Amino acid sequence: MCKICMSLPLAEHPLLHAPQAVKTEYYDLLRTLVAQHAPGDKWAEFAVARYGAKFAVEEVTSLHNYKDLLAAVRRLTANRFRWSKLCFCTFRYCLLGDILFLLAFNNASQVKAVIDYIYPMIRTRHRKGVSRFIEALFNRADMKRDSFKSARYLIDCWRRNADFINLPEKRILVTATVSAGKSTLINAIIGKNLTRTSQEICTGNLCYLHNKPFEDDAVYLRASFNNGNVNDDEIKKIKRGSEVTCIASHVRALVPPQSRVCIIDTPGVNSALNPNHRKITREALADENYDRLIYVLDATKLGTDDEFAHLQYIAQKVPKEKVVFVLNKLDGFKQGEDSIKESIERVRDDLHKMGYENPVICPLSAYVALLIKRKLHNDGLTEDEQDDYDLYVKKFSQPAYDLSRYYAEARRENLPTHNGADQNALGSKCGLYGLENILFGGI
Ligand SMILES: Nc1nc2c(ncn2[C@@H]2O[C@H](COP(=O)(O)OP(=O)(O)OP(=O)(O)O)[C@@H](O)[C@H]2O)c(=O)[nH]1
Ligand SMILES: [Mg+2]
Repeated sequence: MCKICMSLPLAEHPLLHAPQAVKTEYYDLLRTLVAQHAPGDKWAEFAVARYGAKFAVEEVTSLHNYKDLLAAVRRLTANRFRWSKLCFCTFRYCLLGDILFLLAFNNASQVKAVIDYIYPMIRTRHRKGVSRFIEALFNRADMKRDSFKSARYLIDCWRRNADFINLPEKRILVTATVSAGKSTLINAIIGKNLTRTSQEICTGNLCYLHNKPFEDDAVYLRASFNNGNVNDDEIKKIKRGSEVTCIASHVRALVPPQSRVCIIDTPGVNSALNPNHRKITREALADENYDRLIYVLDATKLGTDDEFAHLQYIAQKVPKEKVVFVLNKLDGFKQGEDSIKESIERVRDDLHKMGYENPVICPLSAYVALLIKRKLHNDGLTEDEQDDYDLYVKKFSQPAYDLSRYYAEARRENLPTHNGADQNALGSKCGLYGLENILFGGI
């Protein structure tokens, strides 16, 4: 199980209320311990840097030797008087929780090594409490004791991460010809711009996208040239034909998955410029483990020879019950000129001829779905995106474009109605809710 899928316990971290000097020392200590005990561990470096960013640490000092470390541990594990609440508090439990999380999560032998190293640094009178805290972390012992109050949030995050790693993993591979919208579809499911999408050929190798147990605003990207929290510009830097990429982020699902999820983005199979792309995708189709295969069809370009060849290949190589067909880009259809219903029927007929008795066909606009999710989560849209959004809100409000009616009735139930009810309704109309139900709803 890959550590990159862990959510970092930062949003309500107790240190956020501490004076800046304490935050800086706390971060210095974590950073020093990561450098000492997890040299070369890119995830630990990334994670500790997120702590630094969250605590707004600008300048770091260095803890050079054991004496410095000991002094820092003693200061940070002491009882301190909190004037705002007129009571004593301590950071020793959250400090220990963070150290164990960064250095030894899910690694029993490392846990022992870290505890053996840190424990002697803690004052004797505090050791009993620390032992009880470790017990609470690992054995889920009662944590209602007042002494752990400051670390309750961390314990909760620890347990959510620990529960998450025990979930089964659902693996979904996405394939199509070039530019059908594979990467846009994956972004729509995740609800963020994470995989590169463009008019030109852009996915040049496999990209593995992992979900996380809860949102921590930390997107981990592992590629040959980058490790760390990424933004749109950095995603764009991923060169064509770059190596395999691994991304971990919380999935903003309309239908929250009850499992870990790994979505595998693959290159389009018919690139004339890069014949190697077909080889990469075919090898993935043959060698990867996946529970579902999403085959994306561009509804505005149905019936090409390349499409037919790839469909034939999939029909021969992949068990038919694994395949979900997504009929994408239906926002491009025009009332009076195109018929969504007829297109679906045409695709169904073709698939019958290839041996699919009852193919699952999901009509969708991945682009609109992505805009809707980003809007729902208050991501700033560019001016162009906002214009598109306004246009498509109008378009998908018309009954003719309501794609939810092509999904079974049961799949429209339980549509979340919390904040952004309008966007949730649109999420259903553009087809994403129905698709997510098929992927994650156990239907
Ligand atoms: N209008 C519209 N455009 C879409 C939709 N989905 C994808 N696109 C656009 O189609 C183009 C290609 O999308 P990608 O997601 O990069 O396609 P891809 O299948 O990943 O492409 P390759 O990785 O190059 O094979 C981009 O310009 C997307 O914005 C959609 O639902 N509607
Ligand atoms: Mg792509």
